[in-house]
Amino acid sequence: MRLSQYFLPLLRDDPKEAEIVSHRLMLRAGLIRQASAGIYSWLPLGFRVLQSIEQIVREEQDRAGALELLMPTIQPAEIWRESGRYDVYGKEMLRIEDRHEREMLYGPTNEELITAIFRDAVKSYKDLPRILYHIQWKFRDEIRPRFGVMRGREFLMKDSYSFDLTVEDARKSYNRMFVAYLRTFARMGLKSVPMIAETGPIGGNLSHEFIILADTGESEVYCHRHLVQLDAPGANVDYETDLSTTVASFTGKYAATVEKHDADRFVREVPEQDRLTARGIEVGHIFFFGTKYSEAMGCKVQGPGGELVTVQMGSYGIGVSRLVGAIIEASHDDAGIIWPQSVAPFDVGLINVKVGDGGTDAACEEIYGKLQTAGLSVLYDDRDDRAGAKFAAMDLIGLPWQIIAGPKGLASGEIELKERATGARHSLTFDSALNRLVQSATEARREAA
Ligand code: 5CA
Repeated sequence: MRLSQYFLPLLRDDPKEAEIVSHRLMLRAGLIRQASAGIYSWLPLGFRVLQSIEQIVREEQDRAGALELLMPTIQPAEIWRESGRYDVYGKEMLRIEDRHEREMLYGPTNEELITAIFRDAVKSYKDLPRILYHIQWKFRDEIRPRFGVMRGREFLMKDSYSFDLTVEDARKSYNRMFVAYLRTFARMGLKSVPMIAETGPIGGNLSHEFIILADTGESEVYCHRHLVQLDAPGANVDYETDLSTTVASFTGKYAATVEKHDADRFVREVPEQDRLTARGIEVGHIFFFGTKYSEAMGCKVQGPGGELVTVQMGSYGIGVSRLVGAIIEASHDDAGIIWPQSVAPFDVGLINVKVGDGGTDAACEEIYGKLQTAGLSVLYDDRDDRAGAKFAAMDLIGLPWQIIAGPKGLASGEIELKERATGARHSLTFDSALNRLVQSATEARREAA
């Protein structure tokens, strides 16, 4: 993509309304614009990141055996009356009346709709277990939307729902999602810590929040330091096997959000030097709530002996749009964003230091072509602007690699390769730079496989 033809409205100064670094950088780097409080438009660069995150989430859900579908954003009030949540949900639910005076709502979550779909379609235990998911916009009329996409009113969520015959089977589905979540966040360069959490309006009595530690996190969290050092399960994890030991290695030590924190237990169970009190960002939340919705909505199947069994359910959410902010909170410096390769909007930025100089222009065109032929996505800064301004812009938007090409280096057949994360710069021939980039992209892909 040529920057001269792109849509990338950068802001020179920090926007006043942005309190935390990810919000500031998302506005400054031209990723989002606010439409109204807690509601954002995703500009081209931000949309590419959102789509990469969505794709990682999707791949890990599919790998864990979940099936993707798509439910609408607008739901009928009726099904929420069946579950009993229409009145309890309160002002956070955006209620709408259509032209026939039918009560509708913009979905804050989808337990009711998926239960209705499942109930109407599945009659036998032979069609269990199933995990269904979708990636869809949600609306919650939060009292205090803030921190940009971190606490929005409209936000993109991946929500999965599991259906099982027994509590024991449901626990297996829960474990699948648990492991898939660890892998999902690790692929985005994030270290997530699962913590015992409050179930709130979703319900049930078993739930874990997946927390990214960050100073700007909204909630206080407490855990054993060792949990932060654990590596996520590898790509070879077999979802058909019993995952309870893997899950136990992440749940065996103390970890709780502030609502579930037990100060006495924390002191009793965790040696002082291992007690970690920090702030965290909740990027995922999983729930087992048994028959809360299936009972109320009559979601039953015929069991092996012919008897009617009420289905056991769980739900599993990931804040897809929140993750864009969370990744920036975890990975930035004074100059701007530092994207992990897996979610970067482009693999490499190419800076032409002297636009209008025939030799430099020609060399950059050739480099631009070759990078793309090698399968890399490139943002080519071909604008006629000061070199300093171009360097600052490229650092701000945070692509993992930069190739800087100017007449001086090119005269001796060299360009400069800069790694955004370390700031390390190397003068080398374009061919060696290309090798490095291809190698780095291949490694990133291998991690994903
Ligand atoms: N139905 C369940 C699981 S599918 C559910 O709604 N869970 S939730 O309320 O915990 O939301 C799931 C995830 O969505 C959260 O972990 C969080 O990452 C994200 N999320 C929740 N509210 C917001 C919000 N206001 N803005 C951005 N992301 C949000």
